[in-house]
Amino acid sequence: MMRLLSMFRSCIGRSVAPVVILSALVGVASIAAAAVPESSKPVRIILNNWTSQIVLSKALGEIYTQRGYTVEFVTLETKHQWNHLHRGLAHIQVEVWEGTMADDYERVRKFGNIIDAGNHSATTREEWWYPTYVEEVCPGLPDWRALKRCAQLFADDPASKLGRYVAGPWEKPERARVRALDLGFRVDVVEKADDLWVELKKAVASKKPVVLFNWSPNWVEDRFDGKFVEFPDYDARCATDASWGVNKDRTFDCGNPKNGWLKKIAWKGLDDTWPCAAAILRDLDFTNAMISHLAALVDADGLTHDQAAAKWVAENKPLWSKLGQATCAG
Ligand code: TMO
Repeated sequence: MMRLLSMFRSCIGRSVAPVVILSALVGVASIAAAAVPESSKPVRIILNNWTSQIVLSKALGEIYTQRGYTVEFVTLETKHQWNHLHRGLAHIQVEVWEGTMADDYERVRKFGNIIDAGNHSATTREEWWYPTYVEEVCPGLPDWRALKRCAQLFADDPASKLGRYVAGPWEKPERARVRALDLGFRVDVVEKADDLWVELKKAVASKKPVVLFNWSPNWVEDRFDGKFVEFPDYDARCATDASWGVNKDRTFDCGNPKNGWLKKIAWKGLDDTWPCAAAILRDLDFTNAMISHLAALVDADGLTHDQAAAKWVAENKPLWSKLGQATCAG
């Protein structure tokens, strides 16, 4: 009984009177479902700079708020999030993508201050991408060797022989790959995801060749016809062993993973400070379809991040009210 009691207490908050805990134990189960938070300190959720990540973060924030937590959002570029998580200045990142973040994640995890809160069901891909009409002028796509032959078609300056690749602001060794595969492209890095869509829409409107960074799940696949470039298949040795792959003298002569993971990462103190919130995060699970739909609500249909998150939370209560059940309800 004492063990049960203390388990209960750690789940529904130290300030709850024993009599309330007892009544919960004898059958007033709704107390546990309402789950008073363990610590009243704010749970700090990281916002990055692409739509689905922001909407998922806001949705989780709303779930926590409805469970009685105080939530704060911290806007950080992916490259700055690691230090914040490591030091406990921020606590949660709901969308860590293998293709752009695996290296940093592995590096920081070795210090022992961040934890893996599990994968979403969604599998991910982040890669060079083009609208299908480009194949009419560059036969052989999506094979990367075709792209290399056609590089000049993608030049924005007629005097240039180099194609222009529009890259996202995430830490990818894009230039190393261009060198290793001798692609004949210049890498133009934009500041935020929205800048990519401006480039995409502009090119599509005039049916100009364009190749840009894109990913899946994302809204683009819902609204545009296009494909990822097929580079040599990803292999972990590609990044570390120059002798591996088509270029025997350079690393990064391969594409990104095609069935990449999508992880939730947290500061290691999450479990002790807010065990129920930690359990909710572990159970949080989005599929490819859920993520591309949420992104399209904003990027194609014009909702704000907050509106899209509120809509999802309102429409999916049966789903999210079960999150963390085993821990939160004793
Ligand atoms: C990290 N991202 C999904 C934008 O590639």
